[in-house]
Amino acid sequence: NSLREGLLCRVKTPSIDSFDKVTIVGAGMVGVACANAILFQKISSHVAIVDAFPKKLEGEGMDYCHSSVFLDDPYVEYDTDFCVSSNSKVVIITAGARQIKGETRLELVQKNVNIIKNIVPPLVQYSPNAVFLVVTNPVDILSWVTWKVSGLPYNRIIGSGCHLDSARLRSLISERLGVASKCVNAFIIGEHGDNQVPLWSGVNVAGVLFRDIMPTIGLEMDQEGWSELITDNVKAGATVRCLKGYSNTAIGLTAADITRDILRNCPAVKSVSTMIQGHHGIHHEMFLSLPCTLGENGVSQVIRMRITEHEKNLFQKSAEIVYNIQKGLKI
Ligand code: 6V0
Repeated sequence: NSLREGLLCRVKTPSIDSFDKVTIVGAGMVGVACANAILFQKISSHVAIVDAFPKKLEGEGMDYCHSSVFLDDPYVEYDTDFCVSSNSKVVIITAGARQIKGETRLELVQKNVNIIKNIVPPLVQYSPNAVFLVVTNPVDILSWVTWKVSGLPYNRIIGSGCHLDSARLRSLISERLGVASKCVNAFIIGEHGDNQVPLWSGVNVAGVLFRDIMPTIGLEMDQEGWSELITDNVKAGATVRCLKGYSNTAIGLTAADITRDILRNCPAVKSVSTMIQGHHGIHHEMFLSLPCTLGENGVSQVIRMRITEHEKNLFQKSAEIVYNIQKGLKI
């Protein structure tokens, strides 16, 4: 008799089916930050990780195994083969090159388009009902590429988009005002990155619009320099990368936050990258961020934002810049 048989009287084979399986593709700095944010907050009990490098996966897998006592024994699988991702509810894509110094998110595009083209078909084959959350940059274009390559309805493709930029702005405003960042209501729309569009017209604390107190806030003639926060916000990712070599903690938490809404079917409102055709005068098929409600089907509703003419012009400019790159891509 084995120790196991001596100790345990089997009644039924334990089920390994899970209702909350999340696959993370790419076990780099961002992929691991996503896995940590999801596992540490117990958003999912079953995480699969895929990467091209088996040693890296094995190391991460062992590290999670050593963490299981503290995490309520999640099921963490890893493989270089996409079969490990089968039957996921959410697939998070972080695979790809990151920007090097001086490179813009948009300049990364061709390298990462090729990666997306290779990885999305097998992921869809193994998890035909999943919601796909794209994090790899340039996230807006790659969300559109993922949609095109996947053949899925567009609601099931979400780019992490400006949820991170909005969070960064909320924290910068919070520092200036001494009000907790989660109590600062502020949305950024458009491109994640250089051409992000802050909606100053709607920024408020407790429903009190900043524009009602200071009509020029965020505009050129704003005397308190609030628009400088946007300059800082645009540079935020590059600044973090310059200081520590990569940026991962905030984007990991951003992806985990979106994943939580999908798994719990919670219609929270987040500024994520979605199909924007027909919104604010955009005629092209393309993805950019707008505040949306999320849930088990991905994006379920796009908020009809009441934005100013100036904000609409900036949104359209953001779209034009992204579309000019997107239209030249061969997918
Ligand atoms: P990293 O640390 O180099 O990790 C990338 C990982 O992807 C590596 O482990 C690779 O082995 C893996 N990989 C590459 N190709 C494949 C493939 N075909 N199949 C499986 N795995 C593959 O980069 P890091 O994790 O720092 O960044 C990943 C991506 O996230 C980059 O494109 C960043 O620009 C992007 N970020 C996006 C952010 C956002 O707000 N959307 C924020 C930060 C970074």
